[in-house]
Amino acid sequence: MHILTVPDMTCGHCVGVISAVLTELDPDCELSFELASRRVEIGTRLPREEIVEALSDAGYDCE
Ligand SMILES: [Cu+2]
Repeated sequence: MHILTVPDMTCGHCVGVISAVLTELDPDCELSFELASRRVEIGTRLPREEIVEALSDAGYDCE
C-alpha cells in the first residue's frame, strides 16, 4: 500500500488519467482517491518509485 499526494489532481478527469496509468501498471491494483486532499491510496506490490515515475511521465508529479 502506497499513499501519494498528487498536487495537480484537481478534478474527475485527473482521477481518470491517474487511474488508467496505475491500472495499466498493475491491473489488480486497488485504488482509493481523495480529491479534496489530493491523495491516492494504491494497494499494489509495485515499488513506489515505479508508480511515481509513471505518474510523472503522465504529467502528474507526486510525492
Ligand atoms: Cu483534472
